[in-house]
Amino acid sequence: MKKILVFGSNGLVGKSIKRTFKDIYNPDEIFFSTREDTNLFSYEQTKKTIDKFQPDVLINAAAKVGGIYANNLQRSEFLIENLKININILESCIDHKETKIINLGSSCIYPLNADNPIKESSIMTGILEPTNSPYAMAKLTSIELANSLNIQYGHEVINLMPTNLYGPEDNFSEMDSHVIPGLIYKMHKAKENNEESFQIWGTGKPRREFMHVDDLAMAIQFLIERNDIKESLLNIGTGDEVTISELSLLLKKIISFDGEITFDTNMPNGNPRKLLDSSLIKSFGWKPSINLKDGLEKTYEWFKKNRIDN
Ligand code: GFB
Repeated sequence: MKKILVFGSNGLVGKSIKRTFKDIYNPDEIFFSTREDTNLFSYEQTKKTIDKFQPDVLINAAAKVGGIYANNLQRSEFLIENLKININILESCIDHKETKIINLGSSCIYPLNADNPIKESSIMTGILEPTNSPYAMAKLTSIELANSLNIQYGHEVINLMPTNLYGPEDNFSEMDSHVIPGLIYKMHKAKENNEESFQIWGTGKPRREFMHVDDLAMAIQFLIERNDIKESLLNIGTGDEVTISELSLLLKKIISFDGEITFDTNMPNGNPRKLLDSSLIKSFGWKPSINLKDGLEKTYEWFKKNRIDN
């Protein structure tokens, strides 16, 4: 029996892990930690939770996250909070050399000018994209620290870098969301109000690779079971990309919004393209299973059933 500890269980990724793992692991094998039981800004509390549970596998899915606008605006908080969370978790692991650490990051850790599709070897080869450089810097520090634990103390570490994620239980709001929940929230409202047009941020030209979060959760389960995979840095994505304009047209159809799409070019575009090269994880036998159209439809269904202000 493996004991699994998940930090960040109330986030998009954590909740997906919870949904996916509930049919696979016994409840006494797994502890889904949230801010209710552990304040990750406190080293003492974080260490206490890890010391008490003695996990064989620790999944670090805890983070302050947000879309391009939130990242660009709350720059200090994104850096400070993510540094604190990651340092507290990883420092608390020092005494637990047998714990396998699955440390989640993001595709924004790669340099702005990295060749696409972006290989793991592009890490630290150039400057970061400015709208999310504080978040990326915190995640890079987390990778460096996890790798240091591996080299110095022998922990098994996989730093897993997902592409842009989406799915149910995301943060659906006007300004702070990532693009998919943001557009679902606002376009649904525009439809309800019979608006004639809908403005998306930026030029619509940036390209993004979107993956349903349940595909990530299944990959994490795959990495827990496969003890032979020793990669310290692993990209994970679908390999398919769309422009933001194409995404907005797909959502327009799913939401049945009849208005016209226009562009607010005062809002930032961010990275023009960040398609991950996920051939390494695919070479071990993992593959995504949810295509974008199906995933968006399911996510919109979830939103309609669960939104709090309907
Ligand atoms: O998802 P998103 O906020 O994050 O934006 P990033 C993706 C693209 O969608 C950008 C455009 O080009 C946005 O300008 N966009 C269009 C919109 N309309 C909207 C809208 O209504 N809301 C939002 N949010 N975007 C994030 C990073 O970057 O990606 C994080 O800031 C993290 O650190 C995450 O790494 C995966 O893909 O640009």
